[in-house]
Amino acid sequence: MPCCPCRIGYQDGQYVLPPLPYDYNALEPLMDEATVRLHHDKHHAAYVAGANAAAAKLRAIAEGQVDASLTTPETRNLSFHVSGHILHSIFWTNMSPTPKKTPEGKLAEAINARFGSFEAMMNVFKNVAAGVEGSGWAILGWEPISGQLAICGAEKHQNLEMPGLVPLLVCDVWEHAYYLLHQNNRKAYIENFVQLINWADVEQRFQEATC
Ligand code: MN3
Repeated sequence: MPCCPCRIGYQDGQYVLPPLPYDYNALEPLMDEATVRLHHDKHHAAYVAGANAAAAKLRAIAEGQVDASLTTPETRNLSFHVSGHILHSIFWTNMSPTPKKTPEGKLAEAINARFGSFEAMMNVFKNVAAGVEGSGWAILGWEPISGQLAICGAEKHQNLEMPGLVPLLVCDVWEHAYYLLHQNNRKAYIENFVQLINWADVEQRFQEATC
């Protein structure tokens, strides 16, 4: 497997919306078509547009064409929208209609080394996802400083993360990810998401992060 992270989501100097790697209805009944369509085509697309707008504005500030007093809000906009774009791009590919159900190889070894077992790690991951206050994400990532896996719960897209943590598996717990099908039952959504996780994708991301 090549050691080169795919730069889906950025082309020719612009952030771009990657196409879904499956049909809108492919994750039914665990994840409904209407939610996937809105989530990808409207929400994710808005983060891409916001990232490009903020980047353009910061470039204009740097070139002296826009008042420097906008630096702080536009920096915040860039952080929010780029983080949203990156996390959604990972989220879609983490799922599959025909998922590999469990991790193997070096990823499985790293999970056992950090969490004791796959089941223990998944319990932590699901509890983190359920416990995010408001809108955010559960993130299983590779922590280069320790050479271990770690799990964090991010608020919005960009808060309470750990610098350097390379996201491998992410669960979106914004209400837009589940409210049409599950209303306020976030835990039911999380249980469905877990069934869609394609561990082959997480293994590939792990290999790219650790090579
Ligand atoms: Mn979302």
